[in-house]
Amino acid sequence: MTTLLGKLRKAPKKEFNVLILGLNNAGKSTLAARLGLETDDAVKQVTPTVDLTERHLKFKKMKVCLRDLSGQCRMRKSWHSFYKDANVLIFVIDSADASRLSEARCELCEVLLDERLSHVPLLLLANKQDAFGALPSSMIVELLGLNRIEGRPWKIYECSSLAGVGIDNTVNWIYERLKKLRPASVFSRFFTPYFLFGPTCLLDRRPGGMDD
Ligand SMILES: Nc1nc2c(ncn2[C@@H]2O[C@H](COP(=O)(O)OP(=O)(O)OP(=O)(O)O)[C@@H](O)[C@H]2O)c(=O)[nH]1
Ligand SMILES: [Mg+2]
Repeated sequence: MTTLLGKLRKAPKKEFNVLILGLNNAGKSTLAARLGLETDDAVKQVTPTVDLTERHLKFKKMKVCLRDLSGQCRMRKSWHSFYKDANVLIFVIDSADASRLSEARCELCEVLLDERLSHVPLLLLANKQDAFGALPSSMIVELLGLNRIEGRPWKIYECSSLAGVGIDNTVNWIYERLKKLRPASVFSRFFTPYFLFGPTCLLDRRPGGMDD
């Protein structure tokens, strides 16, 4: 007979969803291929996404589903179907294509206005830093009005998904955000100060919200 403890130990680990959005050609699939530790050749051969591509990965023992959606105009209308399950959001920007920054800004605004994503941590990636004329992240913050984002943790990193530069930051950021969403283990759930000392113990106050 399986014991309760045995059942709890065998409970499948939760899989977290990482949603990757951005205009077409921003470099989302190249990033997803990098995060999936694909070979340099495979990363260079990425083609425009049709609908979406899902990759099931493990980030430092955490199960993660990367959802890389197509950024083509007509596909952006169906991005919202993936909002409900998203645990973190990555928005990729082509830093070398200043002519499309206002389009990126409009799409990002639409995304951030959606209630279902209102508390989802946001990572902006100023991608293609290796390309000629790439704008630094400080300028992208300015041009996209990112300092006006309120009510959610957000961060911007510069990267080159093609060259594999700045990807470690992205992995660490995803990991740190998801770590906070991990359900408490059976032992930590029971052996809290609340359990040991009762409901009035100050030590049982858990920090609220996420920092940046
Ligand atoms: N120079 C440079 N090119 C990049 C970088 N990341 C992606 N690219 C190139 O940009 C083009 C588009 O990359 P994708 O990853 O397919 O872009 P996407 O955002 O997935 O595009 P859709 O699937 O159409 O939405 C490809 O030719 C990539 O090789 C980068 O960091 N630097
Ligand atoms: Mg793609």
